[in-house]
Amino acid sequence: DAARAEQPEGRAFAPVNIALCKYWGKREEELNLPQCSSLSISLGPLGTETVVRRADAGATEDRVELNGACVDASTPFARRLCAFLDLFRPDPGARFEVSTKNNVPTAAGLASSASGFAALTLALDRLFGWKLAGPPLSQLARLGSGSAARSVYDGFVLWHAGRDPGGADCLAERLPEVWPELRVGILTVCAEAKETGSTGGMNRTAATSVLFREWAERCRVDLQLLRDAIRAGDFTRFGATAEANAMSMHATMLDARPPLLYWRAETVAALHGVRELRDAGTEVYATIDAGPNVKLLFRERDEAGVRGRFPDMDVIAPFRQPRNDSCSPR
Ligand code: 2P0
Repeated sequence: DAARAEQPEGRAFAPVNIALCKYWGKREEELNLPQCSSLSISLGPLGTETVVRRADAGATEDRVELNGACVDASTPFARRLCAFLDLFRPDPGARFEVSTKNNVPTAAGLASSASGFAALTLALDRLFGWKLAGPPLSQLARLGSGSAARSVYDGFVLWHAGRDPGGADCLAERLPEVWPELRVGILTVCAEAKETGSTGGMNRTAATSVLFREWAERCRVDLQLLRDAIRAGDFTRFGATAEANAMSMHATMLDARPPLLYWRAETVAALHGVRELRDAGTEVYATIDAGPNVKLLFRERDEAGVRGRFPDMDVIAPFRQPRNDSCSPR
């Protein structure tokens, strides 16, 4: 019907997200089904805007643009994107034109695959007029990159691992809680590309780390603590649990063979800085992903205190500045 008609183009924005209870380990690789459920916060205005349209009938390749420049089809970026588009071609010969822009400062070390595949999924939804709800959109975005399942929403997001071998119950939902005073500080300690990507890193950890055997139980407990803390507005429990969960994930990485060490000296210095601030009465917590950069969790009232120690941090107010004009699913 008309409501579902294909449009000339689909355009959408999706935010980057930071996990508070981390996704590290898959139960199935093709569908990016995680071993454990995870919980994240979307970072408001930072993210990806993508426009997708159908290429002219004669086109033999997809056309991919990143930040205004054409991307060669042989690059890993274009290949991964085109493999995802393969899932959505109305006929095998159909080709797309995709233009994608990240407004994440390129040096910030934030994962752009999450916001990238979420924005592309939302843009395809608009192009084809599907008008899908958030959970099925999260399932489609997950096929591009696991953490993209969480980037189809703003705010606190829970991604359910599910049990179904086909991923029918592996979807993300937005949690209703809103914390306007929450701040996320981004400390870019090193802008170099990481040596081992997330997919390879988590597979190596799952295959070789003995500590990883306890990781699922750790996440089960931490996820419940975080959900309780968010519901209760208990920032201390929230921050302490998020920080501890990140440390546990890095313990499994270090226990992989060969070991995965994502930290630099500056990473460790920042962790000590966070502890010293806390000891001095400024409540701030840290989390770290598969890279050297540190993200800080604190409240509006402590921003000046945290900045005194980390003058170069970028600060996001996830519930104050969401750019949700096109990030629509509820
Ligand atoms: C997370 N990370 O929960 C964790 C913490 C990295 C460390 O989600 O293989 O890029 O595409 O599903 O989504 C990064 O993993 O991996 C990630 P794939 P993805 O944020």
